[in-house]
Amino acid sequence: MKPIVTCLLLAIAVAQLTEGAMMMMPRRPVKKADFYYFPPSAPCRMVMMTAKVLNVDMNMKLVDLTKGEHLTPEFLQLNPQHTIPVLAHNGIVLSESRAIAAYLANSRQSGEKIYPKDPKKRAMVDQMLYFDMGKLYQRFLELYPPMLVGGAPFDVEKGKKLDEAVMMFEEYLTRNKWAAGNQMTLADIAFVATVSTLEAVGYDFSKYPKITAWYGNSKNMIPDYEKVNEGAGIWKQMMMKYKQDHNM
Ligand SMILES: N[C@@H](CCC(=O)N[C@@H](CS)C(=O)NCC(=O)O)C(=O)O
Repeated sequence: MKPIVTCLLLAIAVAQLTEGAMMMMPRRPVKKADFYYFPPSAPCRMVMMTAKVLNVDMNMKLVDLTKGEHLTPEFLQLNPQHTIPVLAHNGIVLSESRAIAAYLANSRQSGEKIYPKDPKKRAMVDQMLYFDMGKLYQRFLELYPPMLVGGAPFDVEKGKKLDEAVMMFEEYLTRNKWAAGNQMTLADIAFVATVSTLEAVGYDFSKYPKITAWYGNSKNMIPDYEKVNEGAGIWKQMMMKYKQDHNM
């Protein structure tokens, strides 16, 4: 028998043996990650929407910020920054929503669709994730939580800064259908968390046709969108209370 044929037969035999052995071995259950969250939190919802898109199941562990559950010694051991979301999985403990979402995407083959491995495509996604964290969501944070949590008046200057960031996002969406190119990525999911929070506090997007169209498309791409993002509604309730308290 020719050596090449012998090699081929050997390879087939080894493959069959390995397959047989694998079938006899009990499958190790895939360990679910523990996910520490609080429903109104946009960063938490961003990870939860990513998990839905990737079909990842997590052990959901509620951390009620209003009860100070993020300040307990146990939680501070997990995250010295005392912020949610936190993900604990197979010996790794992660905070920072965008890093957690990237970890989930990187850990699965299907993740490449929303977090491409191609350096240029990934760089575009990262750029938009940083724009969301550093500008759009940041400007929401500077304006609304001081009002809704601290009772501060509407700050016109901060309002203008937020409008400016929203206009920038509108401009990006005139260049591409999705935030970072021609397909939905992690960046879009991050923006959905931010935009849905802005919508909940009554931000008027009617002047922004690209954002409005993109928002509808994005929601359609996220399984169980209404359920997984329902925590945004708490911002709406807070805004209603603020208006009542301030006779608006
Ligand atoms: N950049 C972080 C922000 C996390 C964050 O600030 N979470 C808030 C809730 S939305 C929090 O846990 N605040 C409690 C605290 O800072 O003590 C991320 O994206 O995960």
